[in-house]
Amino acid sequence: MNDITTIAGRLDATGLKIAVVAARFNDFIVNRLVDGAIDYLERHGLDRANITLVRVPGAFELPLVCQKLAQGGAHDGILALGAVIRGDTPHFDYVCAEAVKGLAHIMLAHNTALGFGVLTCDTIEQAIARAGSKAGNKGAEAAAAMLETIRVLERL
Ligand code: INI
Repeated sequence: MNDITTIAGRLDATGLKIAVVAARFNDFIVNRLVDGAIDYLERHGLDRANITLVRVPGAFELPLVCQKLAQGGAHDGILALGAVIRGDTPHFDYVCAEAVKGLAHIMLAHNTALGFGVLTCDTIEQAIARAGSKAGNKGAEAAAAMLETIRVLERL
């Protein structure tokens, strides 16, 4: 691979300003994602003083608030965290669809690295497994993806 120009992002959060937007709905899960994300970012050099945590009611509200933050341009990256858990009605499908569609649109419309840390689970057990237990912590994983994207964008 020596002859190939490779552009990759360093996992170094030193000097960055990050907004974490977290849903209150299912907060016993989402708080674990927030903890995992902040722990990851701090361990990769981010100063706690450079983290802004914004709370929103549910995953459906994540896109609007992330959009406002992206428009403001004060942050190098935005991390959206939430947990949508299937219930007895199709509500789950609508909330998930709008969250992912809205967040993907913001990332492209504003050229902003946006970590997608929204769990979409059929059961509470699946959510628990992904919020700091046997399936890892998806908040930390989303933080890692956001960080890598910030750094790769800087090099393009
Ligand atoms: N919001 C979530 O973040 N997770 C869910 O599981 C969820 N369910 O299942 O209803 C949920 N609904 C609330 C939604 O995000 C909005 O806050 C609400 O509809 C008001 O706009």
